[in-house]
Amino acid sequence: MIERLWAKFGKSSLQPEGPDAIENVPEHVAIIMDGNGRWAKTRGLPRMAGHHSGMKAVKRVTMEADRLGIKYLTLYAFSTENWKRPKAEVDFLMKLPQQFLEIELEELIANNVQVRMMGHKEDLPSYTLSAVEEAIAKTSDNTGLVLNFALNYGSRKEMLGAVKSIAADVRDGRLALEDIDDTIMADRLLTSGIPDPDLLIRTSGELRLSNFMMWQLAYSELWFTDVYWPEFTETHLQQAILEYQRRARRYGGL
Ligand code: V07
Repeated sequence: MIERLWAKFGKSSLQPEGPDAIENVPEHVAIIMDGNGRWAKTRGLPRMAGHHSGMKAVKRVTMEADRLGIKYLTLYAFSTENWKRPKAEVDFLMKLPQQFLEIELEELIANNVQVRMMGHKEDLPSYTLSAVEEAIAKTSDNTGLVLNFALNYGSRKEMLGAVKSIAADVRDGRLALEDIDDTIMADRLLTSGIPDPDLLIRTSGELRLSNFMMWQLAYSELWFTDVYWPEFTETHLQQAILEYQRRARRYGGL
């Protein structure tokens, strides 16, 4: 592992940071991939070109996360609010999972990556859902990086689902009111079994959570960049992680 990180980060760039730079790799990184439309606009391209280019960034960042030893990478691909966009854009976006997987699934499998999805499956077109479910099934025995796509995901909807399920258990006598705690709640969220993100990255200069993992991000480090998602590279992920590690060292000193 250490050799792998030396090789990828480059010894010289790591050494000044000390051993912390190779220990203390965040286990779970979550990303709000913002700025695809704005990236396209600055180039006089249609928004769709930005989304397409954003897909390339997904590939780059997934491979880099794997190499760095990150265990879980959660990417906000489509929110419950995104249905309000123009129909042509929604239709285009709903074709991206299938397109992405047609191109990348083979290499993800070769790299032992597990594909997962977090979100509300009901409203997804059948071609979107079946492409994703096929990828999940084909990678379910893999033991490497968990690549978790938030697709038709919304944190309030997720928490309401958890609350309703807890309330039904209390009503039907399966659970006592006094026994409701953090663990009971966390177990009923879509991230059940996955540790909370250590680090949240949001691109494109917006400084909001936008209904993303509001329970799970309670103690996470937040890292923002003005870079548009299609321009996000391996180097930006490294920067975010080095900053995460710098913060961890500072708290360690207290
Ligand atoms: C989408 C590209 C990345 C920037 C953000 C918006 C556009 C990859 C996927 C995907 C989802 C599920 C899956 C495999 C790939 C995706 C949507 C949008 C809706 F199993 N990128 N990407 N899905 N964009």
